Amino acid sequence: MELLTKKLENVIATMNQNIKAILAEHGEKQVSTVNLSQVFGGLRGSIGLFCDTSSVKADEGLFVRGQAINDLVHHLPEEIFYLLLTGTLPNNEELTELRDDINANAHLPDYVAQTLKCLPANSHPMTMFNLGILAMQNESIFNKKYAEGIPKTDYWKYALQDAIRLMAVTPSIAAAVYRIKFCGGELIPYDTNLDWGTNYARMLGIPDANNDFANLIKLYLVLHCDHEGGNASAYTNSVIDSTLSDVYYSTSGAFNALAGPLHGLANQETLNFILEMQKTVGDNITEETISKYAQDTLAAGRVIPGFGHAVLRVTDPRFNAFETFAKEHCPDSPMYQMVSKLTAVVPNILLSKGKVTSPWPNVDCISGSLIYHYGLTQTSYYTVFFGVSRVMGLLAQSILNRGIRNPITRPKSIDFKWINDNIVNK
Ligand code: HAX
Repeated sequence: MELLTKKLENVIATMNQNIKAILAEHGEKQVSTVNLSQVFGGLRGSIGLFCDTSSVKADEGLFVRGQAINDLVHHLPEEIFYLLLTGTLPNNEELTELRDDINANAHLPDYVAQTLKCLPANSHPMTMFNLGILAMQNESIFNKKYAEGIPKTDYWKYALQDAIRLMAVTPSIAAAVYRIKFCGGELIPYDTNLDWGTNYARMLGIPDANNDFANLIKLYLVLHCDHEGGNASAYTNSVIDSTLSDVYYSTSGAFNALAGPLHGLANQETLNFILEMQKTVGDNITEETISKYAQDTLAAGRVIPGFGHAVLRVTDPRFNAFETFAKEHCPDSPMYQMVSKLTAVVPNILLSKGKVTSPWPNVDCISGSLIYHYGLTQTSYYTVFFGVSRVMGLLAQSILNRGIRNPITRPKSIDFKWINDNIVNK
């Protein structure tokens, strides 16, 4: 990873110079205020974090290093990883080096497969995935070097070696989870002649004569690569990073947040919602029957998965990218047809309730239905796809945070006494 390390040396030096200069002149300037509603409202809208890998605009969606995500869908996922890390897409030489590094690091250790095989059969795939990553923590080069004593300015270089190993091996861990939980445990090895995303598709063992499934997975990996620094898993990642825990700890911890139903589990939930609806409504799937099912769901106090977003205020452009794929490759898929019908009626229903800030479909509304269409029907596995993609953004954020030596995170909390003394009774 010689070229990458050299490039990052410049990127990180420039970041540090910029931060130093900005803080020297503007360090005391205010970026945000926080009111009590925000304290009790998940800190929505308050600014308190720095993340340069990507940004999410409420009305335009995700931008990776300034480029709209839908303009990047024809690139390989590993090119996107490079972009997240360095701010530019790799040239041929840089891509070749990255692919060589990935190939050299993609092998799954036998002890990880054995660990996964020991788990109870009813373990959730996300539990298996996170444990597989955590089991590899003993390999951390950063951790070993830290114990030996290294200068702070070199932390990121050893973290980078861990990041490349973890990025490379993640599809192998994820595919092992699938093969062990659902396919009797026979693993398919990584093929160094294929790219990273195609490898993931192949190691799952889904029949794919014309490459459509592999292309869908590559699109999926690009679309989910990153989403700023404040979403629940990225924030978890950066809090763990800030303690100087290595990337095995921080990535595995971040994925415990991703496993929640309001975050990464939503793709599983959306598909289960569709399958349940099919069971309840039967073959009579019309906008009226869907509408009634959605109303009943809300009346039962449940959310309609796949709709709404904490930041976006439009249909997620990543939803649109998947829809374009569906229209091109599987327009008649019953699952895709169902998603189309849902998106025609649910936003108005949510709007009519008057409290949903953004009723539009998010990316999880459609991703699972396409994977289901191609024959991977075990919905409890779907969040693992999200994890394999998001590992790119998390690792890029971790390396840059090490490079700028982010201090340990420690915001202040307040109690009722503070609120009474400083606000209520003031
Ligand atoms: N169905 C029903 N009610 C919804 C809703 C939905 N899809 N989306 C929001 N609401 C409700 C909220 O539950 C909240 O109700 P209460 O005041 O009773 O608590 C109210 O509308 C206001 O919420 P909001 O401001 O619109 O949304 P939040 O920022 O609080 O939450 C969520 C954003 C994504 C968590 C929310 O829209 C939701 O629960 N959606 C369904 C689950 C989902 O699709 N999650 C995946 C999101 C994408 C993602 O991050 N993936 O990782």
